[in-house]
Amino acid sequence: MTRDLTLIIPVINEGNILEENTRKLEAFMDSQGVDYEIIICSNGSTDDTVGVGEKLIGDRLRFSHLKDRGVGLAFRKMVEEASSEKIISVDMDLSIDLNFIPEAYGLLDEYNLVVGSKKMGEQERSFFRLLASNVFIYLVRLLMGLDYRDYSIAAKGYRRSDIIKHLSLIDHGSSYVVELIYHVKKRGGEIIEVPVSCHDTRKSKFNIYNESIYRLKNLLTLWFRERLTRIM
Ligand SMILES: Nc1nc2c(ncn2[C@@H]2O[C@H](COP(=O)(O)OP(=O)(O)O)[C@@H](O)[C@H]2O)c(=O)[nH]1
Ligand SMILES: [Mg+2]
Repeated sequence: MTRDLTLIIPVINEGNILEENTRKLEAFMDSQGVDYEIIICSNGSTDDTVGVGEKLIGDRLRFSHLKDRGVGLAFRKMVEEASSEKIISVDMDLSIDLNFIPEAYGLLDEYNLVVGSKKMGEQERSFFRLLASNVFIYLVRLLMGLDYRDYSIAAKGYRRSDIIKHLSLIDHGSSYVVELIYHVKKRGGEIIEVPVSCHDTRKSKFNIYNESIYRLKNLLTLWFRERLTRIM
């Protein structure tokens, strides 16, 4: 069955909030009058996420799990499985304002990609997380010429037909956000950035140090590859 909107949520060790936040999200979506589905994909969870998630499976909700860790792998699987052209990514902690969902859903009629930007709205993030993301945003502008202000995985809206052809290039991690934005823009796609308020006070599931090194490495690879293709 095809739906009008697919919400995708990667999860790791979210057993304690999985059911409550999924119900919250479903209640919100039921009030929006949009024909939606939710796809949740866990990989590498070592708590009761899989058991809790499998019990949530229903008419509008799919849950799956992969053996290997990494949000990129979960993202690929969820996009492949999505039955809708419009796909919006959400984090399981629901730290972003849910009104982003109907807003992005409307904008995807006109735009190829919607960047929900936490920097432009309210945020409660630690000093180190802000510093790491600001340095990264600066480097993306410098190297790739993109001037968006949020490359985190949450609060992004995609059109499936635009990104499906790039899925094979996505690796295990979270760099796919920058890479997809870059490829969509390069092909002349229209991208809009909108502010999203964010209340995120819990500890990140990502290791800031490893994540920063990984993202920098991927950014430099993308930059290098693009320069090479221009020269050749
Ligand atoms: N499937 C999957 N999800 C992950 C992984 N790492 C983080 N996540 C999920 O990604 C989302 C964002 O994580 P979170 O810690 O809130 O990110 P932050 O607040 O931006 O630092 C949450 O739903 C996590 O459960 C992973 O390796 N695999
Ligand atoms: Mg979070």
